[in-house]
Amino acid sequence: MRKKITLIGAGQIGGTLAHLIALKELGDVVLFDVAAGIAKGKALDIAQSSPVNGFNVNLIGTDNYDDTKSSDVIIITAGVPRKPGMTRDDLLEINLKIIKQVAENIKSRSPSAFVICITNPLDVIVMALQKYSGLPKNKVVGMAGILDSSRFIYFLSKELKVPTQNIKSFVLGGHGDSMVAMLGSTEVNGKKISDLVKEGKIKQETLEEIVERTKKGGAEIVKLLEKGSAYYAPAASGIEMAESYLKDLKKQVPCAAYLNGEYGFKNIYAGVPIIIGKNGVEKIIELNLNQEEKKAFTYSVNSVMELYKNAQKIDPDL
Ligand code: TXD
Repeated sequence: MRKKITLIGAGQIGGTLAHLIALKELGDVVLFDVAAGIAKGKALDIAQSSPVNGFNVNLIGTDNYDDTKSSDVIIITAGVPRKPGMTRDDLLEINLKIIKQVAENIKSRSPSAFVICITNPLDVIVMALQKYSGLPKNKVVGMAGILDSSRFIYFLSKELKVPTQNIKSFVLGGHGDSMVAMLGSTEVNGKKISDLVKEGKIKQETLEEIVERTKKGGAEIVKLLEKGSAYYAPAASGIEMAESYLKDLKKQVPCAAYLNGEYGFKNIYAGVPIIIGKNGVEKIIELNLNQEEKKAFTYSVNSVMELYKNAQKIDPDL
């Protein structure tokens, strides 16, 4: 019996998610959007490519939540993306209202689903989603860290002329300008990045420029596109999380997860390394952060907490 994957939001990321799921045959796809035509058109278009790519999954588009019933995985991109000059936080009020509506419509129909939230401002929106839906905290996660880490690894691979597969790194904390590239645990060909700096393979200031470019990675693409924001890398990142759940791969990936004392924080979502398996978030990995990383991570999570307080001012139900 094929798994059922519902995508709430059939926009740039939602459509790309649907295409990737079909190509990888991860499960049958329900593409949901309030713009029903977009959902139906994209589902039909992708389905019509099945003879070419040889995949065998069903895809439907809909604006009826009943079609999403008993989903195994739900990936949420419903909301508005940034326009040039906007910060992710500027999306809070409008996307909070949308995520409340989504939460109320999925909680009764798919109580056992693994829910991946992508909508920005990610850390606060995923926390609001979990609160509004009441779904188990280990089954509601946010996608951001994989994308941010992927951008960092890509930039580093270009600078060092090393395949991306040979670079290990994590970008943690909030999905915003305060995100933290964990340089202490960054390795290239098994070597600590700090050793490569000592050996003159990369200048410290170049490394810092790469960290800065990663923090602004989303804004750089928003500026280039002029309308909309990144969607290929965000979709690829969401699929990695869904696949680890559906196939019980127990991958260790950076995601926005509920902290209940880990890293010294409680009752907040933030980007940390987690293990994703058939039970959802199966473990939160506590890295040994050096002093600088600890300070930056604390600042980043505090920024998420500040934004969450703004969300509570908008909706006291939170
Ligand atoms: O790393 C990350 N988490 C970020 C997240 C990476 C990139 C983009 N990020 C955010 O994802 C972005 O800031 C947005 O908040 C979401 C979705 O981005 P996308 O580029 O897919 O936006 P689109 O193309 O505008 O698609 C959003 C769809 C659109 O088709 C709307 O009709 C639909 O959402 N929408 C809704 N669907 C269901 N229910 C409601 N209420 C609704 N409102 C809008």
